[in-house]
Amino acid sequence: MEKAVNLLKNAQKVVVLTGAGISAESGIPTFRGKDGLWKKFRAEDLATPEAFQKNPSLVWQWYQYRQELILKCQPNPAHKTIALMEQYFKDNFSLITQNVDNLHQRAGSKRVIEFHGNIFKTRCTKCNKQFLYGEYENTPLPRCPNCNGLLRPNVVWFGESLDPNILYKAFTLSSETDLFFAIGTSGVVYPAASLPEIAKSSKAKVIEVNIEKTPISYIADEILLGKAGEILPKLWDNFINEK
Ligand code: BV8
Ligand code: ZN
Repeated sequence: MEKAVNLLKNAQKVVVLTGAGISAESGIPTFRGKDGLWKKFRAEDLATPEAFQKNPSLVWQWYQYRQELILKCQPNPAHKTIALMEQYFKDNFSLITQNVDNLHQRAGSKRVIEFHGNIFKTRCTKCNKQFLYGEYENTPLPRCPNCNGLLRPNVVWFGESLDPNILYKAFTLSSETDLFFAIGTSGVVYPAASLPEIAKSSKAKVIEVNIEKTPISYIADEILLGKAGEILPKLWDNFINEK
């Protein structure tokens, strides 16, 4: 922990990448954990354009189940610490999340790069208009208020390309930062998993926060093993008190 505090003290710029693990203590199952979201459902059956094409109501059932689950959950101390980091480092701080659960925003983070979209945003498959959860009738097959086309969750599915602007921004931030945190991610999904690699190959020190080792551990300068909701507040308290 001491080494991580020193890295934070010497950092001019900080980039944080979060994954499903940061929301685990809020009660949201991760994707690949033992109680993982993919366990009950198979990823290839649900988070792909083909699945939506074949059975849109099954895919919507899964997203509506997750929306309701997430709305009952609260941000945890890890999300809140990241909001404090943004307040402290101001423009020298960037948050990139793979999560679609909106918990960073609810914890107070103002600038959130949503790498895989947001489960509370939808877009029309016909006229491409976007609607927030609550702006359309949440039926088993939600329809566009504008053209009655079928709505889809505004998230990035497997096999779908990411928004090039978001990709470019995340790659640039990762190549220019001097400290990169990878928090609660298994480091298996690309291109998100390439961000720590880009940071490392540029000039950044990499700190990983996870309950277990991952492929990212091999390039991390510091591995803080444990729950993000316990580690991050402690790291931040030490940093603030030692400043
Ligand atoms: C793309 C949104 C170009 C939807 C998601 C073969 C090899 C390599 C790559 C590929 C391949 N075949 C296809 C690909 C590309 C594919 C990919 O990477 N597949 C993987 C599975 C191999 N990627 C794509 O398709 C991407 N697009 O590449 O476009 C393209 C175009 C056409 C064809 C090919 C390529 C799009 C990927 C985005 C998919 N969408 N989510 C939704 O959420 O419904 S991904 C999904 O997984 C989530 O976003 C999630 O964030 C993400 C990654 O998972 P993690 O966040 O890391 O979560 P996970 O459960 O895995 O791990 C949790 C971690 O937390 C664990 O390590 C655990 O130990 C830890 N943890 C648990 N509790 C705690 C904790 N840590 C701390 N504290 C705790 N308390
Ligand atoms: Zn429409």
